[in-house]
Amino acid sequence: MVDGGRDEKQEQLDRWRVSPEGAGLTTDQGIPVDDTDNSLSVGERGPSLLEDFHLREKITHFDHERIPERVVHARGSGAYGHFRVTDPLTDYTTAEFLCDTSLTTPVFVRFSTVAGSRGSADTVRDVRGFATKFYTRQGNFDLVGNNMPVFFIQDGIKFPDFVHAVKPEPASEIPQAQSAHDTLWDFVQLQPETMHMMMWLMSDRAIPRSYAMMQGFGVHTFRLVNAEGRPTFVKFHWKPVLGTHSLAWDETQKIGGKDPDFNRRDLWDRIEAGAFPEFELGVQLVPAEDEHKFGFDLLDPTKIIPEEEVPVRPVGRMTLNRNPDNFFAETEQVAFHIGNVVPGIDFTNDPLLQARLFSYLDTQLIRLGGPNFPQIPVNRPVAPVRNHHRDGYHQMEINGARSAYHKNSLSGGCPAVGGEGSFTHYQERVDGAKIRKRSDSFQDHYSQATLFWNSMADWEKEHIVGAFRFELGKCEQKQIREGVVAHLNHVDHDLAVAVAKGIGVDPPGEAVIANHGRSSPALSQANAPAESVQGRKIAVLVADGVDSAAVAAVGGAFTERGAIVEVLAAEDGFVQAANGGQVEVTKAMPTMASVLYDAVLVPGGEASVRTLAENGDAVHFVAEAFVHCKAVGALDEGIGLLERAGLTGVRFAGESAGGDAVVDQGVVTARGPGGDFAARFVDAVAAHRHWTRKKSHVPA
Ligand code: HDD
Repeated sequence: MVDGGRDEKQEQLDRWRVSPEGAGLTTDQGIPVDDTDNSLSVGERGPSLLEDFHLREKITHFDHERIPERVVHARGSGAYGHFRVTDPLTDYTTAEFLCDTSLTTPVFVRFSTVAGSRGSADTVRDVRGFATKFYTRQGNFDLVGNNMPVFFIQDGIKFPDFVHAVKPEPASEIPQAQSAHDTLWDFVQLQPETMHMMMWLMSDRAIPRSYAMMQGFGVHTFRLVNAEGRPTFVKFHWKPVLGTHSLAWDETQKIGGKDPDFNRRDLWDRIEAGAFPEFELGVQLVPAEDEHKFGFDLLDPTKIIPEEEVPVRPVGRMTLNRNPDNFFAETEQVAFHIGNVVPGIDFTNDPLLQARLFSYLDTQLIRLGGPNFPQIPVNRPVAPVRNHHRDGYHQMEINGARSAYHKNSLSGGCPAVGGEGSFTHYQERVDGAKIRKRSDSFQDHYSQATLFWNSMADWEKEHIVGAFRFELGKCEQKQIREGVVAHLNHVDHDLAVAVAKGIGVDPPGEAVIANHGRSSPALSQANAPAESVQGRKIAVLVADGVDSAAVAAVGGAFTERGAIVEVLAAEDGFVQAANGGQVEVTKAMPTMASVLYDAVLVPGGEASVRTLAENGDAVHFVAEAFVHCKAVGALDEGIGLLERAGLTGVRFAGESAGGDAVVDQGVVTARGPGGDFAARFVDAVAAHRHWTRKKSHVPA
């Protein structure tokens, strides 16, 4: 268990951590148990006895092990870490953890998918939750965000409708963890406020390579309040230090079978390996007087503030450095609530946010069985908790005070209210009639969907069109397909035509609205940082006769940069190297697949490559990695396996290349010793994927 640093939260948790080491088995009452494998019975073949308290307790506890899964975001993975502010926001807020650079604030983060059940696959097309609990000295602050900056609906009263539409259909409970079905898209076609979010959901953002490679967003406009009581609107952003990178769609579906825990395992392994995921916290700050200067409403959660209009100011960094000890106790029982704010951070009247303020506390009551869930270790603030709340299921505290009321004189008036640093709600003036009406300023559902589309690189657009075709192609009702295409025609005519063509719908004849032509480069993943190979996984395909020096040299170039190199052969154990030595096999090829790696390397060695060329797994491995646009490397005879895999449209190093690497579309090859192969291959892997590669001729 890697523990990247002790802090006050970890010290607090130590009080509840238990270990079986050196202990005898007891009942819950502490009575030592003599036998836990055989129930107490009358004779060897007789009936079991009711007096067997150990049997009854063991079975009863087991019967009650499950709690309701989260109604949304049921599948998730968590980690501890810490946050440090680097650029203090003292002018804007009294939240100490955003102002004091000497503070290290412990955090717990839970990443999640939204629609699927607890046991569903990680790599489905879905929004990812990104919820952070900051254990600050002023109390817990929960930033309960997603990896997309907008939401499907504008008013929380629509949340049950939306969730019922995206969840499996009521009669059959099909499909699991999929948005590709009639009810979701029926909801979409009748609720055009979804269109901006649907663009994000159909983009590669919905299939992240790693939780360490996705952005996070607070989504709503919040309010910071400074010591003078001056408010500033704020949007919160997390930016991954490793850049925002995604999987290929075909790959995600295969991973769903090969390793349904792909993202969970990745997060766990990164932390165990000390390659701690890091995120920069950024803020977009809008002075209160600028509230109405945008072409959209700051209170509308289906809108972003383009970064080109209001830059994201980096203010701090979060590092995740410790895996939980117990999934249930920590990751399952952690309870986030958007209403957990500290002095200096406040809400706005965003109607989605307002409904959330009710939902999160309410849901924990059913999920965690009563009002004392804040006493569960992972939920406990490091700040002291003193109040007049009493009793309830699972009360852990023994509160000795005679008076459980305010005001009192019997406990000296304690706990007292209104001390220094108390939370004071921002005194916003609000005036109006009680009505049920969506503001006119919330009515533009298309122009930011168009902005998103315009900002995409060509390959990102191709992926979006492919995703719409896939999802709508799964809808049985033609009128639903037609309805969505009609909305897409408001976003961009070419998009609507391209989607319509793939799903048997008549393409719209002309645009409904002319595309405004504006774009925001910050929205494109093509502009994400791609310099690091930290945590990337490289497969090296070998057989007897492999050039072990090449394996060591290229492998070393990756491991020293924090990447993981795994040697795969037809069988586990060792292979004989060409020079007589042995190369240890990390995993047998049939247990793995190219979709579980970021790149593949085929070293030289005539006999090795001859064997691999006869092995369908190996040939398919290379072809599939190529089709998924991954970096592919080959040295000397290894180039032959690339040819065997059908990589015909690619330029390889020729006999006369003289050691230096030839790089074409992310395929790196070299012949002879002494060249720059390792460095060039590292660059190709760091680039993540080579999405513009011509690949349709390769069968995989
Ligand atoms: Fe929510 C869980 C994020 C809208 C009601 N939500 C939940 C989680 C995340 C989000 C990350 C998982 C927390 C965890 O890991 O335990 N939700 C969002 C974002 C939203 C959003 C970014 C829009 C901006 N949510 C939203 C609305 C409602 C809810 C409008 C209800 C009115 N969300 C819930 C919930 C959940 C939840 C039912 C389920 C489990 C839980 O809270 O603890 O209360």
